[in-house]
Amino acid sequence: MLKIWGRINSINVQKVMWTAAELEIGHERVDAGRQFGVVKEPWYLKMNPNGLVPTIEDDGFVLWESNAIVRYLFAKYGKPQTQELRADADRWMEWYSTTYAAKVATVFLGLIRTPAQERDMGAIEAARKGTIENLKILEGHLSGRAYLCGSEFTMGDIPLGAGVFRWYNLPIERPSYPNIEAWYKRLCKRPAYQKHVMLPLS
Ligand SMILES: N[C@@H](CCC(=O)N[C@@H](CS)C(=O)NCC(=O)O)C(=O)O
Repeated sequence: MLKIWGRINSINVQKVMWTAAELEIGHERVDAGRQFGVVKEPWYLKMNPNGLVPTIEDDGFVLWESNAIVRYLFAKYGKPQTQELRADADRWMEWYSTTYAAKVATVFLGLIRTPAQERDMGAIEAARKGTIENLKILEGHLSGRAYLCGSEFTMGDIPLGAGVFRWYNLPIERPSYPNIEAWYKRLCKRPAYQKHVMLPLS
């Protein structure tokens, strides 16, 4: 059975949990990271020398890096995908990692995990503005599309889907992006997203 190590308030763990639920993969999750420890124990470091979550073990196969895990699970347990559809989805997963994630993480970590007196409000504001610029690209792309790769939900929706939940639930000002909002509302109707992503920010 698929085993997943990671705490549920980690966005990278949420991607994996959401994937497992969408694909209806039987699994067991073990709390690890932050207050749960585990990740610096020698047996865990043997699986994942980064000492980070998530890590999975699937029939003896160990894997870390959340996007790699999502790709692996979709390839193994999902519907067959054309090369083009997989590349399209991959592109949005990369865009999440290289363009979107760090800025939203700056806002999230600053406002949710940093005490008020220690916040770097300049960095938070620059990251908020940078995200608004980045999201213009997503807003344009989603015009005429229900999901990132067209009419159907794919793995390409997973990282950014988890990322926009944070964006829409942070205590910040946001401009209206109707196409992103419509896509986000579509995700909010998915039981797997409700269960694993729509959690209080902590
Ligand atoms: N690129 C890695 C990043 C993993 C990562 O940074 N995980 C964070 C949680 S989101 C972590 O393990 N933090 C330390 C901890 O929870 O103890 C991935 O996508 O899996």
